[in-house]
Amino acid sequence: MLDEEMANAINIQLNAELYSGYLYLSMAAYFESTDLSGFANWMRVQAQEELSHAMKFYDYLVQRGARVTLTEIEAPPTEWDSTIAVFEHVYEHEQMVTGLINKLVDLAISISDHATNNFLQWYVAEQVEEEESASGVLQKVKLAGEDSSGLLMLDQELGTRVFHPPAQE
Ligand code: OFO
Repeated sequence: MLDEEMANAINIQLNAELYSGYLYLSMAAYFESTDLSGFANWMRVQAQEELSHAMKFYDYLVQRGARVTLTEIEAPPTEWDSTIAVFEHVYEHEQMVTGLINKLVDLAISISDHATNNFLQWYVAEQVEEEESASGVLQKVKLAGEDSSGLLMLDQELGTRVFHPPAQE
């Protein structure tokens, strides 16, 4: 049985992962509206990843006999000033999520919940990848700058991204 405070914190993080998915779907819609379908594809895949992160928390709560409690998901922004601004937002958002995951780990350690700490290590590693991937695209977008042919090449590259569901342990 999961500690109540731990279960509540995981439910809050489940909501945060769903919000992340909502945010990236909103960014996908923004790129669809600017005819950058490759960028939109990258965001759609990102949103799918976030849903899988949420479901991993969902399944863990069920596995540990805790109740999944779904709550209201905040509306994400719908407009950004530029492609660079979108990816600056993505990078900042992922850094913020890393902080949330670290706080969950802190809580698990403070109550000697080694099983949850072990479970959370998957997210710790995942956040390293999330930050790397967000900052990687941000750097490329900055390099392309105002050069529309550079941006279109990048659009083609991001259009090839596909979703890989996380491996089942
Ligand atoms: Fe769930 O990693 Fe991004 O937010």
